[in-house]
Amino acid sequence: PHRRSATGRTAFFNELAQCLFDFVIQLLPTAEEMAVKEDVRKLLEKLIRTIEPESRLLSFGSTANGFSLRNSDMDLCCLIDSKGPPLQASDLVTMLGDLLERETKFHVKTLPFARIPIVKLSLDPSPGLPFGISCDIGFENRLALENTRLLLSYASVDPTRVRTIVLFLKVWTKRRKINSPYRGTLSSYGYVLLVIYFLVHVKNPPVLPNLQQMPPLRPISHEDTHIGEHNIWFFDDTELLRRKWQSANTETVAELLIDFFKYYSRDFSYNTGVASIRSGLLKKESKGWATENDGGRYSDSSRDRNRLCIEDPFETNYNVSRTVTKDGLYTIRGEFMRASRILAARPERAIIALAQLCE
Ligand code: 3AT
Ligand code: MG
Repeated sequence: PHRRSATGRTAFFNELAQCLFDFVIQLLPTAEEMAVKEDVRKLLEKLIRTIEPESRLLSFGSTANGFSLRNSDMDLCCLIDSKGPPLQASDLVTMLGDLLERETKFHVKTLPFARIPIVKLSLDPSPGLPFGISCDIGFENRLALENTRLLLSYASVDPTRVRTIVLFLKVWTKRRKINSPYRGTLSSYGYVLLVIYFLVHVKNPPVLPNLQQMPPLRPISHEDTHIGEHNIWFFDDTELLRRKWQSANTETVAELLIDFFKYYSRDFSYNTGVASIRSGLLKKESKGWATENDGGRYSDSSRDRNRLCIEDPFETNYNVSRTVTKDGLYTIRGEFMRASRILAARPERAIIALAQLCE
């Protein structure tokens, strides 16, 4: 009964917040794992340079954005700076695949003709690496490097709250099996965007500023802010931000997480809305992502690609959640509702709620 009083609520939130920190901390990668991954990156870079001397191999995704869990995959991107005639990505993939097969212990699989040609590598478990490593190498994916930097910047504005919520959600979505874009649900990247959208545009007062809409400190040329037609500018002076940005929102991670589940269970307008971290809530219709095509007839392909709409921060014509099917969305929303229900019940011990959530 004491849970019904205001002090009971506060006590529950504080206890749950503490549980969330403790839970997430034990799932962070160890310093050793990070070091091994960095060694792997350097080794691969050295090998690639025997084919293309002017290349660099850079990390993106969770190993570089501050949202990495123990044993997560490595996403690597090869950039070629040479001015000479460029090698085709498909040729590079094949050559690199052959080289890695000859020179290393990695299992190698090449996808030279995929939409984004990649080399897939994996290393068997060993005493120093109990879960092995799996790694994808892509080429010239400069937008992915930039969206990684954007997420890292958001993580560093309010490191404790943002990281705790994102990392918890990543574990939770994996345990509840709603983190498989190949099976109709959403990628980690998509869930991170949902969290940032919520913290920038839904929470009032906001927990995070909108880094893409802050004015630059000094004028910057069009060339420096664009990759092709995509505007990639955002305020990335996180040192300055940490000193200047003080959110008026003082909710704990527990309150924010509960509210996150509530919002995506019932308040977000799935049928008509698009979550855009750059522009706030948009309409499917205004982006041409509505469920009906021009003739007013249902367009199945458009409908199926746009059940859930999350605008990419830079590639604004790209729906990050295009993999989410009707069933997938139903499952995801069902999971948000289940989480909401478990947390709203506020069991005697917060740890029990967490265990139940991740069952
Ligand atoms: P895990 O730790 O691997 O679960 P992650 O943060 O590495 O999470 P992903 O593996 O989903 O996230 O994605 C890695 C990066 O690839 C993030 C982003 O730069 C790019 N990326 C992934 N999915 C998409 C997508 N649907 N659209 C655009 N970029 C994407
Ligand atoms: Mg990844």
